[in-house]
Amino acid sequence: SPVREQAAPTATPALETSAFGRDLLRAFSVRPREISPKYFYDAEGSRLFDRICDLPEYYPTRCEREVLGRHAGDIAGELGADVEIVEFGAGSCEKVRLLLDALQRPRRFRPIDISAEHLDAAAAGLRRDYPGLDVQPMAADYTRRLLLPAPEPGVRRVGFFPGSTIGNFTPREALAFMRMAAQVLRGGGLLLGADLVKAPEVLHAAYNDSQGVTAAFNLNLLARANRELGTRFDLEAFDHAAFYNAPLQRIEMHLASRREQEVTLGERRFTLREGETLHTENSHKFTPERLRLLAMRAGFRPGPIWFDRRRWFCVQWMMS
Ligand code: AVI
Repeated sequence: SPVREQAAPTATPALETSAFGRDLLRAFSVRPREISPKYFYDAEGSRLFDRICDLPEYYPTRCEREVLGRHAGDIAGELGADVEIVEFGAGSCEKVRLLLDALQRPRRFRPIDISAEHLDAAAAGLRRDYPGLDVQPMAADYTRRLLLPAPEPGVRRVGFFPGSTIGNFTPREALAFMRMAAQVLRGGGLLLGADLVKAPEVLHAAYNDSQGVTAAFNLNLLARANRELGTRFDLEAFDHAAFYNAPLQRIEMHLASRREQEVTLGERRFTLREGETLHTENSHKFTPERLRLLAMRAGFRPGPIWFDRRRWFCVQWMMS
């Protein structure tokens, strides 16, 4: 029957027609094998990431909230009144509430996220809780060039990029994003959250939690491929591997083959040796100096930087 034919193991057209499929094929064809971490975030991956943010070992979310809460007055003073906030990768729009609560007369909020569903629900919640705020969600890939209508006279556009998502870019991608942001935010500025270099044990624990949520998040990349692309990855045949690469100041996440195995992707077959990995994510850690340098190279003028009590995380203000 036609239904049977669709379910046949070689019927995996999405491998060639979707960006995820093409990038997965490419990832297995090159050495080292690597794929962009953006593919973690389907509905299940976003749910797992929300759980990560609540884990005892995963300190960045709590630390950033502490910074935004402790320094709310100073931050609001730098940003000024009558601002339009553009959030890059807004997700559930929870952190911006700390900012909105501190600001004087925030005029407009433009959350930008790749996932439209997530955005619309979050926007409805914000409209309910901030009746005077003009909420204009935009479903878009914020790493691409953004075209936004100019804010009205007297309104200053301010970017918000929390969570140290900047650390998931390669240094080259980070600079390209920051240059694009500097243009979009001309006349205003950017509030950037970044995770800081710290004791390797603390970093290691944050990406190797005892409940295995980060492992499930990492493995979800293969589970997602099975769901969306019709691949047949055996999830039991891969281990979550996360470690701190000190010379490059980054956490690396990999999926390591537990044994020699053959992976079939559509018509193609790849052999993985025991221990061979697919590199799924980098999470760069920063020093305040490196952040300033990045800001300046992108065309921003760095302003104040705020920290949590332990100095594990920072929020840097920069003007454009
Ligand atoms: C979204 N991003 C900043 C997280 C991070 O820490 O790099 C993603 C993450 N990966 C594993 N745990 C959390």
